[in-house]
Amino acid sequence: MLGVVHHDDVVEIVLANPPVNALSVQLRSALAKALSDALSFPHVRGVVIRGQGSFFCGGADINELEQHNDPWLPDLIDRIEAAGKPVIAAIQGDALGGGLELAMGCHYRLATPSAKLGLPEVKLGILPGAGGTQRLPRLAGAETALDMIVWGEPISALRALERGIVDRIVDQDRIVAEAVAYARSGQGIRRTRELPFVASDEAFDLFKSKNTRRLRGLHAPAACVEAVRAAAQLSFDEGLRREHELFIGLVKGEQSLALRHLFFAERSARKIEGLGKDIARRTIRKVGVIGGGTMGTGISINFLSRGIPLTIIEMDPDGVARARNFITASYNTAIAKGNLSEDQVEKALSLLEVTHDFSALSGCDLVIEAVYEDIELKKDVFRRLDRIADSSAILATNTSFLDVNKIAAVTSRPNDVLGLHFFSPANIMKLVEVVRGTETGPDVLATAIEVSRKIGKVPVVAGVCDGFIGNRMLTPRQANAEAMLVEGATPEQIDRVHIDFGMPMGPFQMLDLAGLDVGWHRNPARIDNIKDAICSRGRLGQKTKAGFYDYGDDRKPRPSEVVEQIVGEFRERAGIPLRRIADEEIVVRTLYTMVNEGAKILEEGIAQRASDINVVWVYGYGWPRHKGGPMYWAERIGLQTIVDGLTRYRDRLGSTFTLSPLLKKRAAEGRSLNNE
Ligand code: 3H9
Repeated sequence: MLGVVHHDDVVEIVLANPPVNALSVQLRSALAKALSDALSFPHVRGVVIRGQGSFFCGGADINELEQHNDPWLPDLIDRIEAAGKPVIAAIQGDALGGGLELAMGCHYRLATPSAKLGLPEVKLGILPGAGGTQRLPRLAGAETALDMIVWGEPISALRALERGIVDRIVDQDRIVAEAVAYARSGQGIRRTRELPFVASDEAFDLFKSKNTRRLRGLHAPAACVEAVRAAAQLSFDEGLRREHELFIGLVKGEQSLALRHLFFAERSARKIEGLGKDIARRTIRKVGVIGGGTMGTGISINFLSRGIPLTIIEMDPDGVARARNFITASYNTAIAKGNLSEDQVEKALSLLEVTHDFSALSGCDLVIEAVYEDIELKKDVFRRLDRIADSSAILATNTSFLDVNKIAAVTSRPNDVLGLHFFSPANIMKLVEVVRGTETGPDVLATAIEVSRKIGKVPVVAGVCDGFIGNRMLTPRQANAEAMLVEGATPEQIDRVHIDFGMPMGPFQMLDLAGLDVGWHRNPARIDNIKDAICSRGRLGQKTKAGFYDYGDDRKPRPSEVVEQIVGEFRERAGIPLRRIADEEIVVRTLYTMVNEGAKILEEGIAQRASDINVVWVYGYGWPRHKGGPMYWAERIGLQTIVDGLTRYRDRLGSTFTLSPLLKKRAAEGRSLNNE
């Protein structure tokens, strides 16, 4: 839990609570004791605190945030700050949340060049509650403090040095020695709480008004601003009390509960049931991508940006040029936005090969097929790939709906095949559904998860079914949304209900953005549903400036008379009377039906756990994070509420609707959907 090393007159205290040295109650007790022992020795001139391994400290233990056990973190930090001998923080890895707060309570801070410093509490729906909102502005000023506390993004050690948060940057192999020397150097004690901090009230109002949209509906960021404002308006101790009041209000709130659920959900999602941690992984040195369209190039950028050499296969010289141009343009945009340097882009592009020579795929350790969504075409690609790929290669399909088992079956090595379903735009969206075929080998699955994490994605394992987890749940939502149009709702009303709920866009805006022709049979004469009718008029979504909505150059959706007329024709033909549809009905028929489908996905074993479904929806479809994902939300409003709603509207849900037996059973038992 904690190590103590005596360097004659300086005591080094080592936080040792793997994996991230979280400040659990045991670690805090051990630290309090070690500190008081060290300070009590007359010969000791100073104390150094560092973390073991690659973290200084990942903050308070997130499992214990609602507990108030002694020694409580803010008190412990006060004790460090009050010490009569210098206490130096040696930050040899990331110092986050309570970890940085602890370091700011020390009298001086040294950091290694690769260390990151941050107060990410806001991402858990809380604020730094151990003095961070009072000490950071005193060290770094209002602007930096607001940026770091309200948005929660860590900064580099170099930036922290520029902003006055650390005092010196020291190489990894010298940091303990330098910190010990610092403790001996006779520097006086400098308490952060005693530093002046001045900021005008207008500075905080301006920050809030500039960020109204980003702060909308979220409790924690607004409280963060108020806590930093308190640092400017109140004495240090009064400011701490204000911080504490705000912290307590947030930590018990629904938003923080949901965000903390997601923190752990994201980490559980990487764990595969029945698969030990020690399973051997294959090494991925080089990747191949078949298909240089929007999806293929988006996928490729992820690997290139992480320094992994990659070959794209396109059909002909035009396709080769198009794919290369697309990737170059995308990187040029990243340079223009200041997200990447020219050197970084040059390096990424030097790893790219685009060719129409299929045999270039030999030598790739992972090949991802990203061709048009057609099972025969994909089977054909996999037959060719089977002949050419190395015997140790992993073969992945980026299908979003099709049967991965059928694709695997055309190869001589179905255990090497799986699905890697990226979401568009694939270089930006975080989610990857890792689709496990019946024969997929455990090492193949484990490697796919590892490589997805390496390229910055959030992987979630799914079984094979139509649409896997995410798209399968979209199906009932879409069917009901279209049915409600015919019954009397408008695209604007249905989309507005979803936006009010917190989604970035509603079902019809999403279809227009993705393109209505995705999955369309492309026969204008065949009209099975409203979407077919809209496509047959050449209205393919935003790209044609017309879909469910009309779009001007500003890309804002406007109600469309053409769509109104199409919907009217459907209504008349079906003899459905026009009626007013309440927002509540829209919620039940789109969101509750999704939860019902999610429960079926769970009982069929397509998802390993309810929380995996939440991760899919938050990272793949923009479900509001502070509502924790559809299954979490359902549990919070009550599974019985969902069942009652679906039962109330049963007659309107279509002849194919069935209530999930698992949902019904768990609701009746008052139990959670999670496997307990
Ligand atoms: C806080 O400090 C409040 C104070 O202001 C006020 C208090 C009064 N606690 O992410 P990883 C676990 S709030 C408990 O896979 P990485 C994690 O669940 C805190 N557990 O590693 C996982 O467990 P498992 C503010 C934690 O290298 C394992 O460690 N701090 C904590 O990809 C490995 O984690 C934060 O918000 C924790 N604090 O990333 C930082 N941290 O193996 C939260 C991690 O069983 N943490 N675990 O699945 C992170 O952002 C990342 O974990 C970190 C490492 C960047 C540190």
